[in-house]
Amino acid sequence: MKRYAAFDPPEYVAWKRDDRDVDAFRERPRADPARAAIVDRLTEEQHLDLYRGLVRTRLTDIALKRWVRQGVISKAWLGTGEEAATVGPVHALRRLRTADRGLRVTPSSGDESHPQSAIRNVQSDIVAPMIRNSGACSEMGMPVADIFRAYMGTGDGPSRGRDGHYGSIAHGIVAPISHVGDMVPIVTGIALSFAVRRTGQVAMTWIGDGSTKAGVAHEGLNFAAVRRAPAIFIIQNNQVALGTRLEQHHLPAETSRFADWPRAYGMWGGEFDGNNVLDAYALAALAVERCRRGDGPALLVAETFRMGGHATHDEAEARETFDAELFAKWGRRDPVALYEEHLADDGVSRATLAEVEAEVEVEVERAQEEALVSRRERMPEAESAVEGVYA
Ligand SMILES: Cc1ncc(C[n+]2csc(CCOP(=O)(O)OP(=O)(O)O)c2C)c(N)n1
Ligand SMILES: [Mg+2]
Repeated sequence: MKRYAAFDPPEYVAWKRDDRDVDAFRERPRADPARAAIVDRLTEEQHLDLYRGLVRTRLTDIALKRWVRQGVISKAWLGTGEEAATVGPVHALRRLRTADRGLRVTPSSGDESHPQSAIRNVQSDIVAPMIRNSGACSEMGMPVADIFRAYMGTGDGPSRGRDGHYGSIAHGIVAPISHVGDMVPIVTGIALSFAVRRTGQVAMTWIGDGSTKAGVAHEGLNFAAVRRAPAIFIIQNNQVALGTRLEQHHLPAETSRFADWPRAYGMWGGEFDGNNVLDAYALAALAVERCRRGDGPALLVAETFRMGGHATHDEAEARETFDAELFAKWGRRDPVALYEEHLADDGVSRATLAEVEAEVEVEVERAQEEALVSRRERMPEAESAVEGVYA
């Protein structure tokens, strides 16, 4: 894909294919026959849709970063380098019909704004992304323009200008809670309601390596395990929590990291390569099958790396937190580039890949234009601050 010298991490701007990395990418899901079988069943259309999702997520980040530089917004929380850990698993879920994805759903009002009653009406699976998983929103079908509207606090944005955390129950997305770890028991509760009502739906969330240290995450995981809730938890180990490196908050960091956590909770699970969208998709698809069969929750562990700062304000600090060699190592494993090379090796023409990228560029540019119109014309009225609140 195109590189953006002013916005991409330098390792991506200078990205060059290394055959060993692309071969390893192909081999990773093949090491497990169950994952290989899932990958083999993917159609070319599904492959291109996964690629589209990765590019959409990356270009949304690039657009946000550009706006930060231009002073349109003050900062942005990005998932650059971690896109595959979000896009792969979401594509294994039941989502809105393709034709309905990207359509706006008017921000809810009145009774519908009660989250419980709204979730009961959702037909798709449910995701609860954290800040690093913003791509889950667009992949579930929320318009990219709504992500931008949320950043600008427009009155027609997902929270009607009240909160920078965004989701859309109509698209099956529960907005993040600021307190990390708190989504875990919420997702467990939603999944439990699916089990009680026998809907066959699945609920999925991501837990950062740092967030695994919140007590509430432990309570939620344990409760899901003992109640066999159809929930999928993905520990997204990007090796850092704000400015704290993994080995400063997690033991034994070098030997097992999180690999033994599923067994510790009595849950089915496994590790996947967080920079390999096919490995991510395949392991999540196996977890989804189990959940739908009533075989209980899954705890998946993704190893990946945060290629920027916690947000756009501390990118320089992030570069001081880790050796340049670590950035270089993970930079060679750009999840978008590796998948692009893999698809090209598999016979997808470069022209087709470029076409997908061009379509997404137009989608994201239009989304930016729409959101800027909202900012000009539809900022919230001050009086609306007292609507829909308890007191
Ligand atoms: C309970 C709680 N403690 C502290 C914070 C401040 N905080 C926000 S994000 C973050 C780091 C989270 O790290 P991790 O879970 O690894 O996710 P990542 O940012 O790496 O994706 C912290 C400490 C918070 N939001 N909630
Ligand atoms: Mg982290």
